[in-house]
Amino acid sequence: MNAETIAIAAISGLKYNVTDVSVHKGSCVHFIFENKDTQFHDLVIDSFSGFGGVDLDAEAGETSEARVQMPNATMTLEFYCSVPGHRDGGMKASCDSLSL
Ligand SMILES: [Cu+2]
Repeated sequence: MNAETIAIAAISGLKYNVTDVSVHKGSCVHFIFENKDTQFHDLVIDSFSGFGGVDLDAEAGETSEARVQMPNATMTLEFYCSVPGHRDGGMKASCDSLSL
């Protein structure tokens, strides 16, 4: 199994510090979410059949992490902040699941 680490930070202005990340399909990804802003944010990827999803919460200045089994398919997922207004304000990015 392929193991990889993806580090994403929440920054001021309702943004993540990345707009697009790539992982290998079917890999176990270690997501590290650091909140560098001054308010609570999270990082969510919605679950679906065959994929458990991601939901990392981080208070201001804190870090949250999890290991996630990615779907074994080539696709583009979206991650976003579920605090009301944040996703619409731009707090979202794509996560591409790619072939090796
Ligand atoms: Cu947020």
